[in-house]
Amino acid sequence: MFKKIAFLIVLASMILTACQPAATEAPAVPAATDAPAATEAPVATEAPAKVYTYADLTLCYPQLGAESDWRTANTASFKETAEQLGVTLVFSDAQQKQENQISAMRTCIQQGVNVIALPPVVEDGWDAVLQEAKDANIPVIIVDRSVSADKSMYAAHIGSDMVLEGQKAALEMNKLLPDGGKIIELSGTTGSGAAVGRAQGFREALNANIEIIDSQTGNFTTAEGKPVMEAFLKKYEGQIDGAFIHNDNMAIGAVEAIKAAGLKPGDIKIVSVDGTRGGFQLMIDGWVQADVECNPLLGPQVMEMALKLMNGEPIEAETLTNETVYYPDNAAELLPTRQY
Ligand code: GZL
Ligand code: ZN
Repeated sequence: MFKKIAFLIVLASMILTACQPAATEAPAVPAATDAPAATEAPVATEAPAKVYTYADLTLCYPQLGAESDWRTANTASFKETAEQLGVTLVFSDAQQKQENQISAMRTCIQQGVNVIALPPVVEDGWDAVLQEAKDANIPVIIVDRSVSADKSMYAAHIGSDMVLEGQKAALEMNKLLPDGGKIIELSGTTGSGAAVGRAQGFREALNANIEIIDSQTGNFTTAEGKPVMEAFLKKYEGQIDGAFIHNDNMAIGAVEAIKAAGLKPGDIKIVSVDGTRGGFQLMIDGWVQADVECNPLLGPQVMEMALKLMNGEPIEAETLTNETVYYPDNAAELLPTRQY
């Protein structure tokens, strides 16, 4: 009997399980997709090099001086642009002395600035300090006037073509003295790229019937330009038909001397350089007959160049500013628009 019951139990359980749907096969684990085999380490991607912004830039600007309105505007351009962009500007004023500019550069090199922008007071004497900057891996941008050092000693130059400025001035003098005449030259700082270039360009383009009877530096300042003109007026009384003056501040001083000598506007034909408000006023008052533009507002371009150098991007080796010539006929209209 017991056997019969056990048999029935087994049979029942067999029937019950048979009604159950077959336990479905656990789904097969899908074949692994081709994930990297454990032996292949994921490729480490290079972290992108940090891209520096203006806030990372410390720019050294050992300004040469404060001798002229042009220079004041140049300084303002650098200080205002640095403020706007968040650039740390290490600024100093060398009172037109090269040794002061060099020691300011050495301080910046010690400080470890990112870039030095140098507005050189004169062309020569920079090789040693440029080498020191190079050895410290601090690139140098030459600003405004040029240097005689080899181009390999600095990253780039941005400024005026001073020779072209001189040539433009000569073409104006040729128009003012079509029948020729005798002129004097009041030149800028001796040995400066501006004075050397302007004097050279002027002489290249001056008509043969115009004679430069004398030339002397007024060091780009009103205070030094006035006595030089006083001396010329005494030495060449009545002989001076024209004057080529290398900047408006010296022209202001020269006109004070011309007035004191009892001469009238236009008695001496004057061609000046810079195009500052002071120069425009001299044209409005009839003392100056042409003013060759020289643009000091280089801050934005220099800071853009400096940031590119920080980020290892290429920059133009030479950037020359586009400049024009201003005349009395629209000087009054333009004066309110002048930024310097
Ligand atoms: C020229 C600049 C000269 C200006 C002067 O680019 O170096 O120096 O013509 C300034 O006014 O003093
Ligand atoms: Zn210029």
